[in-house]
Amino acid sequence: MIELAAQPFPFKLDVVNAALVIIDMQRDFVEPGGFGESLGNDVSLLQAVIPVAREVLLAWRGAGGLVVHTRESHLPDLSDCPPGKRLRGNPALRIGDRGPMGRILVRDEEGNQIVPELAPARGEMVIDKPGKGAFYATGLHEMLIERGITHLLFMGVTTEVCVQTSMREANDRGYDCLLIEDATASYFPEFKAATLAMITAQGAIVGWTATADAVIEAVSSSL
Ligand code: TIU
Repeated sequence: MIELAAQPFPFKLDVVNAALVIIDMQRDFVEPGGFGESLGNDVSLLQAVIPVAREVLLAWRGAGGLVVHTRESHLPDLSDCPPGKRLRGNPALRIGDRGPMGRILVRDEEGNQIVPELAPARGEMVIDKPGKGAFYATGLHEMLIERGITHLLFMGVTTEVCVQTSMREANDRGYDCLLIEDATASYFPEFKAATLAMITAQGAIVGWTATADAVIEAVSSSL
């Protein structure tokens, strides 16, 4: 059992019953020319957390923990993309349109690949998800139950959209969830700050938050 310094109080986990869930660290969100930029966002804020996320990933792999990578993506015929999701707003490029990294948010396109620094290793789970949450229409819950997973450590992008949605879905399914605060980012720093605060409020109503250092230190000392 590991205990790590967290908000609003220490978080306890066993590596064998825990998974590191890395949300949507795909080129579509963190590199120019992808979905994130097409929505009018500055992607540099998201790129900034890649080195910290990599340190956490390497420490977690070193401890032998299960790693789950997710990608927000749609089938090439967009049959799993609600029309409203594609048509909403006035983006420079819509989901399915061809951009500099291939078709926007479409499975297996260049832009849909996870950034090289965090690329999945052999044996790690890769979940393609059509929604913002990692549990909607993916079978992830069943796969985690099968492996006896009860605790989830989250990082990735964006904090208040896919990360928070996934964490809330997980919390409702009974997982103890922790968000690694400096390994997650938003295009809107104030939304990230609000998300961290609302997760830990009311006695960890959604879960815990902790720094990458706290996670790495606890995981490394468990070896
Ligand atoms: N736009 C935005 O902030 N996020 C997304 O569309 N998806 C994820 O958060 N992955």
